Amino acid sequence: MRLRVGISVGLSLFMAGLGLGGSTVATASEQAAGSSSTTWGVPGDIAVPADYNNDGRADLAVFRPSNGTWYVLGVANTQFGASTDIPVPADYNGDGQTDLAVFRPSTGTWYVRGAAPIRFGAATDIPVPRDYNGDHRADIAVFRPSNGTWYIRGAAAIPFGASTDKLVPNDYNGDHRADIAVFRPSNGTWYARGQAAIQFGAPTDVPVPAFYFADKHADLAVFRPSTGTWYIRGASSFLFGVRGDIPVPRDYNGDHRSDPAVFRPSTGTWYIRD
Ligand SMILES: [Ca+2]
Ligand SMILES: [Ca+2]
Ligand SMILES: [Ca+2]
Ligand SMILES: [Ca+2]
Repeated sequence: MRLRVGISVGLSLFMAGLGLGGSTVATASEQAAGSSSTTWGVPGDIAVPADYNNDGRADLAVFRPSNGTWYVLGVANTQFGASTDIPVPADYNGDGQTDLAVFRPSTGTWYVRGAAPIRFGAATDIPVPRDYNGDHRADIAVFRPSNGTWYIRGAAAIPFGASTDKLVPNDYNGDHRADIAVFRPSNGTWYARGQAAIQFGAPTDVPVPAFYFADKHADLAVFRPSTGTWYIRGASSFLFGVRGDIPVPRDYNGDHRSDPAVFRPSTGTWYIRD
């Protein structure tokens, strides 16, 4: 099944298709950028793009709370989880393939497909699985807003951040280990543990750190819902998406760079910028 539809449609056409007003003018470079759209999902679905079939490309995927089913484009549907679960797909066993997984807040239990359930965390915790120790396996981890503490399974608890911070763990220094990090909306500042704080973004921005360039470290980036603008540190800003869209940057085409993308919950449509 082909993933890319209308790949060469210019951004101006794309923006027009979104029903944006005439005040939006795409620059020549924006028009040169291709984008594609694919409908995969329905309202109420949670976007969970990741590489589920180990081909090096992120797959369009949604978790449907109403029936606890995962729908991955090109892969068989799989029922795994319950309606109140939080999907936490990641590669927990280090085979390169993303594992279906959910965190059940009511019992603080992690269910990773093919593995025994693990109790770790409390009901109000926010799951933040990443590979924090660099062994190529995602580590079960939670952030507890009430005390601003990170709990990584098998490691000591680490106080870092405040309850109102947005969690942005990623590998910012290129050592192949995810760094504990937060984006503080009040001052638009990024704090990565052991690294200098960096102001980048505004209070209402959605942080979207990812590997946008062909280097080894995650880039600071934000999506501004009010204008549908992406700001990637060290690059020019560009328009892509509208208010209400969920930014889902991933490497969809397998070139080892994250591609800006949004999932539109109202229509279940994905827009990927190449
Ligand atoms: Ca894939
Ligand atoms: Ca690990
Ligand atoms: Ca790191
Ligand atoms: Ca890519």
